[in-house]
Amino acid sequence: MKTIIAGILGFACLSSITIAAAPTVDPAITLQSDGSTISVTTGHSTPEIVDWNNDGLNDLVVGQYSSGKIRLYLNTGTYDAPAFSGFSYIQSSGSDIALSAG
Ligand SMILES: [Ca+2]
Repeated sequence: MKTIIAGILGFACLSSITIAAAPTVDPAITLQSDGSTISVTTGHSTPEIVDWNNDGLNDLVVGQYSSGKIRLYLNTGTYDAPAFSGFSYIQSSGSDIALSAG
């Protein structure tokens, strides 16, 4: 089984796909943080999974188009059952990184 993560209209979504004789795709689910849907409101979220802090658990990095900032959701769950509790903005030299659009 492969897992796909995608940004749809500003929401971070997760789905899994099974490649067999006839591929099937499970319904997408929206990712949650503290029980609320992760939303960056204006779209172009471009979520990525990465082990940001090298603790063996996959974390979530989500773009925030409106401000150009990049959210980091550290995994507070497990490898097989990730959970997220709030986020921080990725910084460089003590300042939030902000990328311009276009
Ligand atoms: Ca991690």
